[in-house]
Amino acid sequence: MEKKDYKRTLVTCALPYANGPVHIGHLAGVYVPADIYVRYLRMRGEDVLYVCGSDEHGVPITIKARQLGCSPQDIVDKYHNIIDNSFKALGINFDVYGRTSSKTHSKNASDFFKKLYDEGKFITRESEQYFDPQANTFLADRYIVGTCPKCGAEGAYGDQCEKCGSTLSPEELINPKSKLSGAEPIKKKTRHWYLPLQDYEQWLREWILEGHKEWRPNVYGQVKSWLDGGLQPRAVTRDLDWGVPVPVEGAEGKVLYVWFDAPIGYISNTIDLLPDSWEKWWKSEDTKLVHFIGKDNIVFHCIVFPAMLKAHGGYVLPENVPANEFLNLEGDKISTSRGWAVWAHEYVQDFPGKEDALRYVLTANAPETKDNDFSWKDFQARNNSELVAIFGNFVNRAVVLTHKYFEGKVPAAGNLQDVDRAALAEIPALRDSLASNIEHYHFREALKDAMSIARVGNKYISDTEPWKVAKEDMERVATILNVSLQICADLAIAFEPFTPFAAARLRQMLDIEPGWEDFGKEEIIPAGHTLKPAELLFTKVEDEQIDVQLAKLDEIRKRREAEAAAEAAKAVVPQKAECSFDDFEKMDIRTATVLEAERVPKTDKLLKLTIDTGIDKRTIVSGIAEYYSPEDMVGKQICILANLAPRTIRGIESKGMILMAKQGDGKMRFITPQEALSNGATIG
Ligand code: B3M
Ligand code: ZN
Repeated sequence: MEKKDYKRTLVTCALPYANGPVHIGHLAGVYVPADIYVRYLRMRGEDVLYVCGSDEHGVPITIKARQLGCSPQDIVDKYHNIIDNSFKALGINFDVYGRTSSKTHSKNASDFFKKLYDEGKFITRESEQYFDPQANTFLADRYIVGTCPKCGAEGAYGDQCEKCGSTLSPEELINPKSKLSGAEPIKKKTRHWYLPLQDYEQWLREWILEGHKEWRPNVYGQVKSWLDGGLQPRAVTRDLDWGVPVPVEGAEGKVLYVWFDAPIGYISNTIDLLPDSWEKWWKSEDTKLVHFIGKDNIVFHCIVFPAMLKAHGGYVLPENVPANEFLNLEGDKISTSRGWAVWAHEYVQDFPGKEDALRYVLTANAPETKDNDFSWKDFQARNNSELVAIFGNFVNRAVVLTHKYFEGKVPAAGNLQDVDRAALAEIPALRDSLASNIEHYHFREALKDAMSIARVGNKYISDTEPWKVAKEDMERVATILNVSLQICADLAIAFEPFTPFAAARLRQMLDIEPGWEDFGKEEIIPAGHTLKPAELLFTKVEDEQIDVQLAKLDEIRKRREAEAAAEAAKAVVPQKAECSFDDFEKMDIRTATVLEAERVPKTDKLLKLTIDTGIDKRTIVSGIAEYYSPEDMVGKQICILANLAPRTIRGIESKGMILMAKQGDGKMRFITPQEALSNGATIG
């Protein structure tokens, strides 16, 4: 399948932004599949380097720091540790987990830029950027807030409205203000360096569109549409004080754009780990480079970074970029800012010893070809009815019965019967399918293959019923258990990439260290070998545990709804054009009481009200049926505009108008005097 004879594989995972913890969307999209791939290659004896680290630059980190009144470094220190620990807790053990605020990275990224600069690979452009005249600094789009032109929400950012999700530019904001000082931003000229991506377009077309037709359709398709749309020069520097300083004269106050420095971080982190041999990994043609990322990072890894590497020269290019789609949570888009997520570090606290269960479920539901959903019920069901009931149950029966009948010694198999041969014969095909699926980045399918082996074992032991046979034929029991234990050993190999903790426990229980070459053999564990005591590979997830998680999400949902309602209530309608005192004097506003109320037939909104105005009894038709039922209205004292010219609504003459208040939530509420008044009291 491979086009080249590779000698080693360099696997990178997208560097998580150190402005928040990682959540299950990140895990499912990037880190769990990468980990499966790496563990598999290692079992196959491949030379693999597994590189990741925190992405510690960029504007959101500076905003968060400002909000919390601390430095960006404080923020990234905190999240770097949380993220690093949660990866380790889930068995995701990178060879290096570096950080882009490191000295090595600063130097490496700076040198990278400088080489391109010296070789004239950049162009410069002057443009007008927003500037805060009070804070005396340029403003990233995120630092400009205002009213969303699309939905009217306050506090929309210059790049996006979080309320309605529209992508915006600062020009579109109504009433834009600097987040730093509140001042109105002005435009100011600034000069930046750009990588002229259009110069690489032809090369990218050949390299990817011709040379990598095997890339996932979602990746290939996105790249194609970018290329078909035509590439533009891309700014690689920013006016900001957090990042890698631009290492040329006249660039004071400028840093490398975060998406320029972050991918170079893969290289920097490798240098940190292997100061003397890193070039072997990055600069030899026989290195296979694979980037694991989420779909929002495709353009950077398939177009921008390769163009940077090409411009620099000497580096290998990715052989594949198996980007995933997104994972939703309980049917809703995962969102860090809205808190709608299951956080990795909270999961490992809430479910100690169940790291594998999360890895398993995220792989079984991996968003490889389309967005997918994580739900707690599905998590529970998959854990209980697949890991516990099939894989765990089978292994437990095989090991416990061996202890019971043979004092824990693997019994020798007698003559194999058809049922024994049939079970064993299924393994090699599943093994080959599993291998091929992983090699082609089809991790869900690979997991199904592993699970099929567990199903084969579980069905075999259920069908052969050694606990019954034990009453008459111990020789036959010996054969059944021998076969079962060989399948257990296969499982210890098959599941190592997916559920490494269980695989390790299983190896320990069987007291063997099988390698890939043993996978599918008729005898992996020799007769006479002594097993360790049985222990459970998996335990059930109880309803109460799921309820706790669902309650957590419910809290978040409720808080979000309350915030949205409060936000909506705040939206103030601008003042109408001025009116004269005479205009006002013309209006006859009075108190009145509702005597009768009924719905106007065949309408949703209209109530017909009989009103005592103190002057007369009259009919007013009012559009409040959405908010008040007839029963709500009878007996209520209200305020009316008494001298509004009569109008006929649905054949009913309406004389006057009920005064209603309306705020941002759109709901109409009638106005009641603070204390009961006589009807007809004048208001003005
Ligand atoms: N920091 C991750 C993200 O978009 C971004 C990846 C950088 S990889 C060089 O969430
Ligand atoms: Zn909006």
